[in-house]
This record gives sequence, structure tokens and C-alpha cells, in this order.
Amino acid sequence: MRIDAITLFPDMFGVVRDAGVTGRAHAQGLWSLNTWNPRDFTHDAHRTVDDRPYGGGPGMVMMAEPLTQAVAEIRRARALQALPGAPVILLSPTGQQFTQRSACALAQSSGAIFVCGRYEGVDQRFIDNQVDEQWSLGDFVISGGELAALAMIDAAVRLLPGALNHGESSLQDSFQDALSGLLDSPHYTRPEIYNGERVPAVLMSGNHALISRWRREQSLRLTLRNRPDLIEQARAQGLLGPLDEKFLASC
Ligand code: 9D3
Repeated sequence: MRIDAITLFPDMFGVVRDAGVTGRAHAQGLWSLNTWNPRDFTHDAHRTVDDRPYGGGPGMVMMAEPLTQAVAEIRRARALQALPGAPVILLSPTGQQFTQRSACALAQSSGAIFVCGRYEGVDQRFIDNQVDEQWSLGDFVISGGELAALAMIDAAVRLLPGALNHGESSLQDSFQDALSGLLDSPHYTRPEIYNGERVPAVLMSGNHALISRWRREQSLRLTLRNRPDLIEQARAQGLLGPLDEKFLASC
């Protein structure tokens, strides 16, 4: 998977390229990353990438020309390596919300060209002519597209075959667990007693049927409390059995 990112802050991408699971996957050659600074596609002395909004209003708008030139350069670079075309994805607070489904789709593709906005937004003519999709991280405001792109890259890369150790299963994660559709249950490790608090006895019992049922009930309780929408979804998909319903009724 090849990721290209157009960004005024290329240093921010060092984190995902160099650290943790995504850093190891990068070192293994499972994915590659190239950053492109719009300032390098300007021609004026001040290397201007933004200007004031027509019609007035606060803040600045990213100009179409440097972004368009960057996309053209990325397409040339990809073609030179005989790589297939990649969608241009603008990170935007007005985009479609990114989900685990989006992460799976990205992980199964040959990559994407991420455009990270800064300031108030991007000239609409660039969006109309160059952008295939717009993705948002969720309903909150961050200062630019970079942190959103980093989160999305991380979410996709960890799904690449070979990215996780055997121990680090992505299958049991919340949302990824296609079988349950519930949030993950709590975890405990050594010591057995910490600050006077014991690990739940069931986890020490060696009874795996009992442990499974306990984890299921913890998942149900947590999901009901924090994400009742996911309980509804699981119910609609027929993922809750009579034992689950009985337990939920007792919560
Ligand atoms: C008052 C209008 N603001 C929109 C809510 C202006 C504005 C704020 C922040 C315009 C752009 C930004 C920068 N944010 C992103 O580029 C961004 C983002 C986000 O803020 N939230 C969630 N996902 C994303 S993806 C890119």
C-alpha cells in the first residue's frame, strides 16, 4: 500500500512512519509513505499557499493551484513506478465519517492520496476537479487534516497482513469483532492483587466456557452503558441470543 500525503506539516507524519505497529510495518515494506508540501509547488517569492476568502469572512483559504500541482506530481511519480491510480481523499470536517469499514477498504486498496487542509478550508474548485472523496474523523474540530490522516493511516496499516504479531490480534478489537458487534471486555494482567484489588476470580478459574460468558456479559454491560446504539445495531443484526437479552434485562 502506498500513501501520499499533501501537507504543510510533513514532520507530523514521522510518528506513523517510525513508531509502533505502523513503524514496524513500514520497516517491513508493507506500506510506503511520501509527503508533498504545497509550498514546493508555488512560484512566488513568499511561497504563498493561502489567501483571503472571496465574499469575506474569517480565516484563510488554501489556494487551488499548489494543491493541483502537487496532485499532478504525485500522479507522475506513481505512473513512473507503474502503480495503479489512487483516489484523492480530502480530510475535511464536512466529509463522510471514517469508520472501521473505511479502514478495511483502504487496507485492501493500493493506497490513497491524502490532502490535508489547514486554515478555514480549501478552494472549492480544487475539490470539484481533483478530489474523489472527503473523509472526516468525527464531529469535533481539529486544526487541520494531518491528525485525521494519521489516525486513518494507522487504522488501515494495522489491518495489513503481517502488520500485527500473533499476540496482537486485530480480530478481537471493538468494532472489528464482526461476530459480536460489541465493545471489548476489560483486561487484567499480573500481579494478581494490585493495590488490594484482586483479578476477578472467574479469570483465574481455568473454566473457559465460564470466562467466555463473563467476557460476553462485561461487553454487553459496557456497550449498553457507553454505546447503546451498538446494542440496537447488534439486536437488529440478530447477534444477541436469549442469554444476552436476559443479561441485558438485568442490567
Ligand atoms: C466554523 C467552520 N469550521 C468548520 C467546523 C472551520 C474549520 C475548522 C477546522 C475548517 C477546517 C478545520 C480543520 N479541520 C480539518 O481539516 C479536519 C477535521 C476536523 O476538524 N474534524 C474532524 N475531522 C476532520 S478531517 C479534517
